[in-house]
Parts: sequence; structure tokens; C-alpha cells
Amino acid sequence: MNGKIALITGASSGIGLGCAEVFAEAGARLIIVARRKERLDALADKLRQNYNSDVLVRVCDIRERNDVFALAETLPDEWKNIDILINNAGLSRGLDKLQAGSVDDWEEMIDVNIKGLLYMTRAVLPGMIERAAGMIINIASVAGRMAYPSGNVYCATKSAVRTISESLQLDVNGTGVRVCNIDPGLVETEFSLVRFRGNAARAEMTYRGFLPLSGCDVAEAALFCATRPPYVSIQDLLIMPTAQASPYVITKNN
Ligand code: 8X3
Repeated sequence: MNGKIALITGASSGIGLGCAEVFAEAGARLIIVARRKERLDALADKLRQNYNSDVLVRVCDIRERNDVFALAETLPDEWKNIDILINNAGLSRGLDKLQAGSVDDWEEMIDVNIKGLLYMTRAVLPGMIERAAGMIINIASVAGRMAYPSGNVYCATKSAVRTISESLQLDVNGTGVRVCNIDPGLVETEFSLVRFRGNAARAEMTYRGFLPLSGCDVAEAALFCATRPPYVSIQDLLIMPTAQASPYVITKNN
């Protein structure tokens, strides 16, 4: 990564945090973006201490389009040339049949998972095209490939990310920019705690009885994609725990 600049959204936890660790260890300079400043500051300190990393903290709610564009426009000159954008920020809220779903939850998922990702991509991609180099890594989900009961809007947002990746692939062809879509299966993060609004017992059940992926497992896959030579583009990656064959088939020990 030697000195390459990676901007990571949702860097304060889960896969985003894993990416920050793994890319920092590989020598990237990092712009870490999330809403929770204390967490970002603590992470930046840790990365500086452990890997002597060059880290820039930016607090931003990617639902706020003006903030996203302002973030990109006000980067110091030495941080402007972003090489890798990791669109990781995303969440699920609730696991209810559509007929019982909360419209507010839907809006939040659509705003973060789809619109936030689009804003950030729109803000960063033109620079990459100008420089004829760069990589967009979109963290989608196996849920975007196969809907599961009560997944409705969450699955739809991840399906949208997958389609955006696919379409972007066509739009940037010939520019030198690469697009990589990563679909993880079950990853033990705050994902389920957020989905079940802090119900730790319910969240914990999601990962009980088998070995889920960690944020670092997904991050290492992302790093592999980002470190291929420029003529190699890994467009699409499905990464699952071995115990999980699909959203429906998981071998659990209890
Ligand atoms: C997270 C994976 O299967 O819980 O996107 O939706 S799943």
C-alpha cells in the first residue's frame, strides 16, 4: 500500500474498523470517516502507535449530502488524491415482515446504505478518473444476492449496492478506475446489535453455535483486491463463514 490513501466510511466499528487496521498495517494512509468522533480519535491514536500510520479523522454522517461533498472538497492538498474508497458504512434496522415494517427504519437504511454510498462515490470518483487510477470497494452483502424472510428493505438496499457496483463497472471502463463489490455473509460486528436496537441477547443469537467471519476477515479480502496490479480487477467477491452456505443454510452446533 506504501503511502496510498484509503478513505473508509463507517470506520469506527465492524468491517470498517477491520479495514482501518488491515490497511494501516499494510502501509496505507487513512482517512477514517464515521459519526462517532471519540471512537475515530481512539482508533487514529492506536493506528499511529501500532503502525506509525498517517491518519486523518473526519466526522461525517454520510446521509448529509452537503457534509459529504464538503468533506471531499476541504481535504488538505496532501490528502486529496484518494486511491481507494471503501464504501463500508451501512446498517440494518429491524427484522420485520414488510407489512409490519417501520417506515423510519426503511428510510434510515436507504439513506445510509444507498444514498450515502452514492454521495461519497460522486464526491471522490471524479478525482480518480482525472488521475486515471483508483479503486472503489463497495461492501454489500450476501443479502443483496438472495433475499431472506423479513429482510425486505435491508436486502433491497444491498441489492442496490450490488447493482450500483455493476453499473459503475461499466461507467468507469476505460478510465483506469477499478470497482470491487464485496458480499460478506455473517460477520460478527455491531450489525445485529444495531438491527435489534441494542437487544444484546437477540443479537448474540445470530452468531451462536458457529464461527462467523470477523471484520478483519473481510478487510483482508479487501486488501487482497486492492493490492493486485493495476491491470487486474477483482470485480465481485462473495465471502462467507464456512458454516454458512447461504442465508438459509447455516450449520450450528446447538
Ligand atoms: C449481513 C449479512 O445475512 O445478516 O449483511 O444479512 S445478513
